[in-house]
Amino acid sequence: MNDLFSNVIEICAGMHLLPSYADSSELQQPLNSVLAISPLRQMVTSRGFSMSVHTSNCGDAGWVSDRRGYRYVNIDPLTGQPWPAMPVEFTELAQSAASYAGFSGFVPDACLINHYQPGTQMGAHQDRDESDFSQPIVSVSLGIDARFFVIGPERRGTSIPVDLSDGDVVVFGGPARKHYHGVRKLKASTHPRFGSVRWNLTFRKAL
Ligand code: MD3
Ligand code: FE
Repeated sequence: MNDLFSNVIEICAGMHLLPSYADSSELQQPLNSVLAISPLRQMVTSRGFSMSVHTSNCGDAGWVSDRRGYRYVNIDPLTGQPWPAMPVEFTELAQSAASYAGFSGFVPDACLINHYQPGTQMGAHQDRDESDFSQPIVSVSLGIDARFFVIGPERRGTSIPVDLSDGDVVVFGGPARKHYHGVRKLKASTHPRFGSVRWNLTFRKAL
């Protein structure tokens, strides 16, 4: 987090990019502590396909997918225990980024952790399993670069590419909150601390 930060790029209405807003070196240890409790796993879609992205969660609620569909749950189905608490470093980062983009009072109760290796991608989708769409989603990218894309309220159409690097934060609110979006197939590269991996943390008000 940077108190002198003043660089906000509005990619489209409601979508604010805060380049290098997060100091990823301060998030690495909290991330490892979370994953020691709720390890990464590959979820299965309702159609039975394994997702190439590995995921976990922290906070009061965690996003899960299985043959029954997508939803938020309080108990990690892998461990049978509650998800690990959201680290204060995570909560403070998400809150300050959200208020920077005009969403004061954002209190995330879920953080979805996505782990990408080279060759991994995420197809176009909407995030619509949360209860209150007036609340934004805050995305934090760590590790190697990825090309993110945002389309709009319909699945089809022209996409806007956005290259996301280590420390970049994006706040999606207002009209952008329900936009279709995804991540292009990750190119191989190496980050000095994270290795050949990209992490994405998405902070949500799920419940
Ligand atoms: C736009 N994750 O976890 S973050 C996801 O990089 C997801 O792991 C991607 O899409 C990733 O659902 C992209 C950016 C993002 C997250 C949520 C959004 C963009 C969004 C919700 C609405 C609109
Ligand atoms: Fe998404």
